[in-house]
Amino acid sequence: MPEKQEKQKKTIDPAALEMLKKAEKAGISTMFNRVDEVKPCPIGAEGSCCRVCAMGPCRMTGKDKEQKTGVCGATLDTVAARGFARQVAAGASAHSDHGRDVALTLLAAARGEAPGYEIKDFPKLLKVAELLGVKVDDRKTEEIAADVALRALEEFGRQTGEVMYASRAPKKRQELWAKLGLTPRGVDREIVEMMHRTHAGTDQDAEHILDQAMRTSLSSGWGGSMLATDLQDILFGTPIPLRSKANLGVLKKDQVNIVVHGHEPTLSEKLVDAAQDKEMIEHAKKKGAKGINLAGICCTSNEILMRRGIPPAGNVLHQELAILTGVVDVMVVDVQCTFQGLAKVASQYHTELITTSPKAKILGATHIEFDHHRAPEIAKEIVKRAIDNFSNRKEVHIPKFSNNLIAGFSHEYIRYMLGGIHRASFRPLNDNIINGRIRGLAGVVGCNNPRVVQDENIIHIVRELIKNDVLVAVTGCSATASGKHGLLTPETMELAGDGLKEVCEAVGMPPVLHLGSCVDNSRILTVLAEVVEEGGLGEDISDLPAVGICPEWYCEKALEIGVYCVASGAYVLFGGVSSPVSGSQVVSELITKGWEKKVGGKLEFYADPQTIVEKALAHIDAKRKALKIDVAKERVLYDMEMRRELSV
Ligand code: BF8
Repeated sequence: MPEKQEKQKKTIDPAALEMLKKAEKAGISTMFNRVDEVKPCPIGAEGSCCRVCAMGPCRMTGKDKEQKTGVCGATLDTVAARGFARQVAAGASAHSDHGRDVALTLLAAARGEAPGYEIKDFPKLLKVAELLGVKVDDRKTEEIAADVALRALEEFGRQTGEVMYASRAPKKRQELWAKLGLTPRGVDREIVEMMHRTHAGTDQDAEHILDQAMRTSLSSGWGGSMLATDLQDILFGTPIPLRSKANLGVLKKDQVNIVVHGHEPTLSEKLVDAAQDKEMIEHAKKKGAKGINLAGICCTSNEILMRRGIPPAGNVLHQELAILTGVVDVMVVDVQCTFQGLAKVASQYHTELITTSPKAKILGATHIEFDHHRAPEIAKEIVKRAIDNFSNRKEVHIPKFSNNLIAGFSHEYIRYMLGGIHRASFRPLNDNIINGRIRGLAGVVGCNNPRVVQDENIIHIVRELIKNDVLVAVTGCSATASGKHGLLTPETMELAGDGLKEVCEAVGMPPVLHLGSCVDNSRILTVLAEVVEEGGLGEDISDLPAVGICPEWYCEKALEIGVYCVASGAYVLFGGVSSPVSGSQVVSELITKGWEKKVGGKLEFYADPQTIVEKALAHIDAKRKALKIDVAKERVLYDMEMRRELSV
């Protein structure tokens, strides 16, 4: 590795740094060094390359690129919009296909065909049944669950009308979508139409293409993703706060280590059961281990952290580093963000890499296909393989870094936490935003990207926001980063501004709330809609002093989340690498000023995290001003107001 590259800062995570030194010494390639070897294509990076047909690929380059066209006559604006829209469709497909599989598992469980799965949250089942128009009466739990699953499956393929969950958005937002023709139908239909429209020679009006990108993203945000979250809560339980730890230090030298990685909790939930099975633990002890330790990477990790307290070993850039410890006996992957580079790293250690999804194989990995009809059996087989591999370890090194955390903040729990069991409500949150103790709300979500110093943007932004009295919700790899760096504890309130600290002390909550995996960004949509409904902060999500931030984005799912938040009325800021449409001035303006005028939200990209903080705070303050809550008021809470009105 050239000396210049060696000196580049790669991460702010001490555990990752330790592993990178080890990788360098051993000559093992990871994403952290491949990123220097593979330069990004500048034409593709700015959205100026069209490869939708074989007359090209056509590249619009040079000073006059805005005047150039492809062979078919497509302008740079069409090309950039088309490429971006396809990325949004791919992101929506990933989240929603995940949701569909959960619906199929719920159906199988309800019909008694999926041993090991049961309805863990009956009240949530009833709530979802009501939302989906499923009769409850005095029917059996399984009958209701089967109908909920079938109704959910219909939602994915809904051809006409609107996805039923769109009715969970504020009324004004629904009316705007209807007026603009953005109300989403089923996610399958929207994605197919997006792909059709972007086929060569179909939709060639950039703004029109981007409208469909918004509608496609909404079909996931208020459809496929939201269904994934709800159905997972029904099957595995709605999260409530619990303690855990994060970072590579959660791996154990004297225990069998199984690392789950990917996104779908259907198998990882059963792996938790299998790893806690007495028979399995006995077997591990016979093989010389003290027990079985399960840890996670990425969002399947967030899923079992939120519900079972299983510790995350790291976020997406930790996947190869975990294997480098030499103590991962099995790494089990399912779908999304599970990279092919794993196979090579695993081949240099004793780690067995196991792929499990019928949709995803990696050359060099063992494939044990997941089937929800026999999940506990498959989970035990995987755990047994890990145990049997324990004795094959060679040199081991676990960085001694992990931080305590609290996770498990579902939107249901936040309502309960704020209002208590009898008056669960967002009222106290709204009141504290109105009196200015909480300046605003921010969702900090999404990935790591090896082209950005790992976790640096995320941690800078989260710390600055809470310092400025902004209550932060985190999901995905940003949540794991926050956990690794110790920001998910109640003690973090010491870093918060006085107003936010006071609220956190009163409620007993951290100023940074872990809301779950990336499909669980739907929980953020639900919180925003319920805050609007609670009253006093305008009539739409676009009225709220709130922002969405993705500090280190890397993938299509992140773009899709960004777009559904914008189409729901939010100001969304992406950090790290540049805008995928920066080549086109017209498209750049369409997704910023154009979308702001149309839907009240906009999507912007800034490399510098401090710029993102300043833009976010300026937006929050502008919204406070528009709501006329920008001047300090007498501190009156809802109950005090009521008492005053009642003269008690
Ligand atoms: O879905 S945050 S790197 S793991 S895409 Fe992937 Fe990004 Fe992590 Fe979860 Ni989300």
